[in-house]
Amino acid sequence: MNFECILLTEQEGVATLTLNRPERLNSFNAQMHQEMRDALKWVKKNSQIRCLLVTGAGRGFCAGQDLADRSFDSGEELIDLGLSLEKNYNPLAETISSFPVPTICAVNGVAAGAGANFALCFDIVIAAKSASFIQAFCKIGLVPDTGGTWTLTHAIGLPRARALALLGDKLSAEQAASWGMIWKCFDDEVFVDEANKLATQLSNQPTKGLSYIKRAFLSAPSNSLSEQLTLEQALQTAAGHTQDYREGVAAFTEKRPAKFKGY
Ligand code: T3D
Repeated sequence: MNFECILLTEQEGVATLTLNRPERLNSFNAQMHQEMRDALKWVKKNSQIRCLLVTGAGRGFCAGQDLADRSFDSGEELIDLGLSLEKNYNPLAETISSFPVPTICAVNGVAAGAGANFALCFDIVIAAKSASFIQAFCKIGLVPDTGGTWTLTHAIGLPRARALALLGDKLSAEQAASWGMIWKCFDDEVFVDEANKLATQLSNQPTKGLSYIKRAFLSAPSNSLSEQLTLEQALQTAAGHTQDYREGVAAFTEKRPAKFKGY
């Protein structure tokens, strides 16, 4: 597939999608949204892919919406931002949050606005130590979107989430890790290697089983305990019918490493 605003590669079960507009800190424009939709659809359909890794080219991860496309210099009419969310950002957040295989966001640099909240949709978020997260919306009179008011609140609690959104302060990767907003941060020199290592690890796990784990966690915040127990029961039934479960038990019994196929 040919893209201009992103790069997509596939190697040994890992799809790596790189946001690729470094001169604009990989901010989203309409073309990038379209390419993301096409790429994610392709990855989803490819049964060889067992992990999705997303990162950014250059010094930034993603600066949210490309504000050059929201300039009023030429006296243009205000556009309906709700429609922009409906068409682009909401489906993006839903697609990543419910992605069938494990997803990793490797935040290589600044993540601002929708770029920060896009990152929080992933299963595992890691960051380079020099990276940062900014809820930049308040600085231009907007509201955090791409699910940020939900994901941030669940990740770090209401007081911190609300203050970040109201102040627009820059949160360092180290602080984000110590608050539990992201999984870990790594020294810049080893960051890419660590991201790839993690992706390889996940791509060799029981992919179907991991998809059930993801489903359970997606529902947990809104379910009661008894609803969640019922869901766990259904998912465990399904997991118990996978080949990988058989392989996992056999490998344990035979005291050898398991070789999972992903189904
Ligand atoms: O509109 C809708 O559809 C609704 C949805 C909205 C979702 C949103 O994401 S709204 C929030 C949009 N994003 C922002 O407000 C962040 C804007 N960017 C910044 O505040 C800063 O660039 C950063 C804090 C992210 C990084 O600062 P710094 O000093 O490291 O870099 P810089 O010099 O500001 O940026 C480097 C270049 O990238 C620069 O271009 P230049 O001057 O070298 O030609 C800058 O203009 C460009 N850039 C950075 N962010 C954006 C951008 N260009 C367009 N849009 C951007 N968002």
